Amino acid sequence: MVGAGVCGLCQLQRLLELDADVLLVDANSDLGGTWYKNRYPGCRFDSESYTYQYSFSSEMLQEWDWSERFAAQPETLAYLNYFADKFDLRPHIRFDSGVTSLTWSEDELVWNVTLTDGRALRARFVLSAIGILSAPTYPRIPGMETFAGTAVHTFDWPEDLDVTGKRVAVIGTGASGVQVITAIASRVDQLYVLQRGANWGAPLGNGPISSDEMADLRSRYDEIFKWCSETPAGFIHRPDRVLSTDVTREERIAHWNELYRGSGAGMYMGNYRDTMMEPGPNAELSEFIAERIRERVHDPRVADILIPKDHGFGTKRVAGESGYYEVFNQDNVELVDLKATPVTEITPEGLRFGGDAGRPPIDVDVIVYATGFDAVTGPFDRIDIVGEDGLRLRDKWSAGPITCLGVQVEGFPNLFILAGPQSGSASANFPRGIEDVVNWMTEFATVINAEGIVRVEAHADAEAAWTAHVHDVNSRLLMSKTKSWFNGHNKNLDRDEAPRAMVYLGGGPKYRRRLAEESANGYPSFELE
Ligand code: N01
Repeated sequence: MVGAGVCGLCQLQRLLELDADVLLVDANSDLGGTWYKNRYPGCRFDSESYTYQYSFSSEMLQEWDWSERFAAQPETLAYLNYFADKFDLRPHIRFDSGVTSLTWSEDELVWNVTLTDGRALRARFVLSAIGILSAPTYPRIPGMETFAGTAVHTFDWPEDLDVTGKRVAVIGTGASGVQVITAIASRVDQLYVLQRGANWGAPLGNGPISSDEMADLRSRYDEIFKWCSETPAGFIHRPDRVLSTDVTREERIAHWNELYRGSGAGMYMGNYRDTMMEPGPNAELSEFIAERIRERVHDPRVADILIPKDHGFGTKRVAGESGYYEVFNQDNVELVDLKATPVTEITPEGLRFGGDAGRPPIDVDVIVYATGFDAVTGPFDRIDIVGEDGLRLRDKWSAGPITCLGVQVEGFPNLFILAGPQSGSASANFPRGIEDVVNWMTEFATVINAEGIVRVEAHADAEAAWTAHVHDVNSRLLMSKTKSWFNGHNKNLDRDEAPRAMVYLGGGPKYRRRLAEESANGYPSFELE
């Protein structure tokens, strides 16, 4: 197995329960994956903490306390360590062991695995849990390498970097940028927020969880997980059955005001169903949110720059924020609109700008790249994965991923993808999504073991059908019309602008049913030998 994050740890525990001969390798020096890497100030999730945990062990659920509704990175990392220690997983993990290549041998029916330190392993089956947001991307700005201060990507924030009293530029205003900007604004000397595309944000509604509240949550875990399993994205929020057009404008506004007081992802996952599917209702909701931004940001010119004009609310990942817009009322914070004044050069001192509006240079001590990821397929492209007849996975996916149920690829026998393109796990509240795949994989592993199966390969027609289905389902949502990592857009990469079906947006219940159908019918999408 590859990857000791939320997904890989869970699968490791389940396979060890089966007494499987399994080794987990990870490129990092310790476990946690995303939660090990992302240590930037303000990093936390936007799923309610009590839904962002493994559900299968009632003992663990009774033992663990969450301190906040949306826990911060150190607490989540501590949770994963607690899980690993409880099930004694560490002896089965090799750290500092990144996989550089995977080469299939049809003669021996094994994968030859090479690691960053040159060591080689052989495995009959390889299970990948390498993450979907684990290959960071940087802008390509002339002179970047000459910068004399500290330059960091949010994904690689060093533990000893303290920005207190420093002059800092943050490039990027996605979910990571919004969090880091809000967290550091009050303690830096000067903060420059460099925004290219404006991104929608809505209040997260974070707060402490009291011991009484925790006791209540504990008593309701069965109900909570059942509810999450019935929502499309595995969150506690689910789209309202009511359409926005079924109620009066006054009722809509009252409802939205209620959600805006801090419902986390409820604003886009628990809203009237048509607001995420129909342009008209979505435009009305977007204008409601824009009005809130205008209320919160004192300078109307700054507010206007912060309001997205190229996409509607919720049609790409909304940033859950806690005071983000108020940051722009501080004297030490300046919003730089890169659409009007793009960065032309990075010098040893800082950033230089072009554009008609002109802009004086900015000298800084720290540049933070909150510029996102080569999402979903990037982590796979970094490994030289060579299947049958010398076929490379990155070549097969050069125009976008093609998968069978998001778990396998024809031409790559015995390689299972637990969290990757076109899987239900990739777009869900992650622990909820991955548990579906891990449960299915564990059951399949039992069958493979019991029946002495040595080779499993997806059928080409099943793969084509699933990929077509993913494109079709996704195309019904407004999300498919907006350029974001969900459909493969990243201007920092040299690739065509054609949309790619990176995630499956059909929802957890449908995905789970499709996987269950597969196992109930004896795995007809796969050739078993
Ligand atoms: O990355 P992003 P992210 N010059 O791709 C800008 C998860 N996550 O790390 O929109 C200038 O969303 C880019 O601008 P534009 C979550 O799934 C979850 O923030 O391309 N700017 C954009 O503003 C999320 O969706 C949580 O014009 C450049 C930003 O950088 C995913 O991670 C918290 C640029 C990138 O935004 C990724 O989020 C954090 C350039 N050359 C992350 N290149 C929670 O659970 C890029 N940008 C709360």
